[in-house]
Amino acid sequence: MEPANQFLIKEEKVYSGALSCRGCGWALLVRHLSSILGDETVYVVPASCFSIIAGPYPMNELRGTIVHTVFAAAPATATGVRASLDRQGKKDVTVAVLAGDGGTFDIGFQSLSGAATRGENILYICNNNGAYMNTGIQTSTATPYGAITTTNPSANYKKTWPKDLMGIIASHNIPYAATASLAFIEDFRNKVQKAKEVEGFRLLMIDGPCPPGHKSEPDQSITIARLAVETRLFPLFEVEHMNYRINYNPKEFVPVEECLKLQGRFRHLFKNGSKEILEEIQQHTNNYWERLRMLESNSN
Ligand SMILES: Cc1ncc(C[n+]2csc(CCOP(=O)(O)OP(=O)(O)O)c2C)c(N)n1
Ligand code: SF4
Ligand SMILES: [Mg+2]
Repeated sequence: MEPANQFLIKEEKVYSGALSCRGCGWALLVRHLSSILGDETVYVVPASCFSIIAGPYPMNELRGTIVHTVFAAAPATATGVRASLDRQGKKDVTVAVLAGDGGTFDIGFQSLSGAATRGENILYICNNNGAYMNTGIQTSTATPYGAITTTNPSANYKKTWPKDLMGIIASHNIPYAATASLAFIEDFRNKVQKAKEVEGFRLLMIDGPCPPGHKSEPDQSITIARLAVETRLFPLFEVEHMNYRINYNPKEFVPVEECLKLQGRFRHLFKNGSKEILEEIQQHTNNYWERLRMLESNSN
């Protein structure tokens, strides 16, 4: 068996002084990501919190090359970077998009679908923190049902279900797509390694802790991320050419409340008279899990 510390970052590729909030998922994500992808990587970054965290040139946060691009066009920009590297014979250099959920589910959606359909040789990473955090916590189509944002305040909490981006991207028949969590770092690192090695369009969806947006304590980020997986609110699975595989089966039933109650954006759901909404969220979560199991059992 390999030593337990095999998943520690052996060589730091992120410089000190990052501009993220305490407990931010982006920060931990890029530390692990860059330690696997290596210095040669070209990161393509559409508008998001990471545009700020990455730092202004020449004070880049990451070792590697960072290309900032417009919100709607990261996969198109990455397509151009890939073509240019290929023309120079640099086929081994990874081109990785680092995008938020707003840039993925909404504003960059057409560009994402286009690049996936063309089978571009790109690794697309979505840090899904469930809202437009960088501009002040506006609702995206990834925002969970029941959450409060600045565009869905108080009684107008979000009353639609998040888009099934994984289902949509899987239907493009791409070679590799997976969900991953910073609370399951072994699984996360294995998936990044696998996604690095596969050729063609690959997508990783990471559950992104965000204390200001989720109204949570910074030291609870990993606990909340772990509970999101244990409650099945954020299941861990992979899809290869439309074949599904669940990577983690929670050993016991943990109700969704356990994860939601640590986040102030759901505080109103714990007041008298809101039990029905929690039950709806539980039912939707159960249904999604059953659907995943069915897709897995119908896979090769
Ligand atoms: C076309 C366009 N519209 C709006 C903006 C303003 N803007 C910059 S970052 C951002 C939020 C990004 O949200 P998301 O993609 O979820 O990333 P996060 O900030 O949550 O990391 C917005 C709305 C922009 N830069 N370009
Ligand atoms: S607002 Fe959220 S996503 Fe943005 S830097 Fe702060 S913790 Fe990270
Ligand atoms: Mg976001």
